[in-house]
Amino acid sequence: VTKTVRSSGHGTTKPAVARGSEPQQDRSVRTKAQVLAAAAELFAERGFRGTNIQDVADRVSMTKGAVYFHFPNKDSLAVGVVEAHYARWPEILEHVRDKDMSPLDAVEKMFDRAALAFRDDPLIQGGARLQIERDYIDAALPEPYIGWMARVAAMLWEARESGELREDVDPDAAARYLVAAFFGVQHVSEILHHRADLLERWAEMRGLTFAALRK
Ligand code: LUB
Repeated sequence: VTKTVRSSGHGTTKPAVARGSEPQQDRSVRTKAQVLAAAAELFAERGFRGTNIQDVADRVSMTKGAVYFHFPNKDSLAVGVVEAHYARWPEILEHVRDKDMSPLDAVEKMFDRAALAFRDDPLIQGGARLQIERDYIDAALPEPYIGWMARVAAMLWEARESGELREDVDPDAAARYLVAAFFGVQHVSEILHHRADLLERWAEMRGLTFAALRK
């Protein structure tokens, strides 16, 4: 299957009459964000195949046509949610590291925040589920996990330099392992308990893993 990125359809067509006093462009941006938020919830709850455009329209009390104005099909809506997922991480991880925090402590805190986001944030949940279901989506999605791995690896190299990491630990291998294990932990928690136990399961993983990483 050849995957192509499709246009998300925003731009040129404008409603003839602007309602109210809000500038039409602002309203359009806000509407698109509402559609993405509703779609993220539905994709998180029901998956790609269990969701249709009508469900999304119903959830935001719009017509199907209003949704199609922003996203011409379900595949482009999925791409929109996955892109919004990746745009959300920098907001979640903002100011994660105080000035005097060590690199290894900062890595722990990044995943602490990720665990909260997986438990509470539909954009994170929906994007993660769509990435698992990427073979059903007829569009190119961003390559998953590599951004996280690179970010964690950079911090682990720093931890190695500052003597915080055990000397026999390869920072790149540890970063790959941390991201893969964390993703597995949140997935199992989702399947078994709708992520209600995610913070406890993450705390267990954190205890075991960081005991093995720290000098
Ligand atoms: C992150 C997801 C979900 C990894 O980086 C990514 O691609 C991610 C996509 O499935 O969370 C978080 C460790």
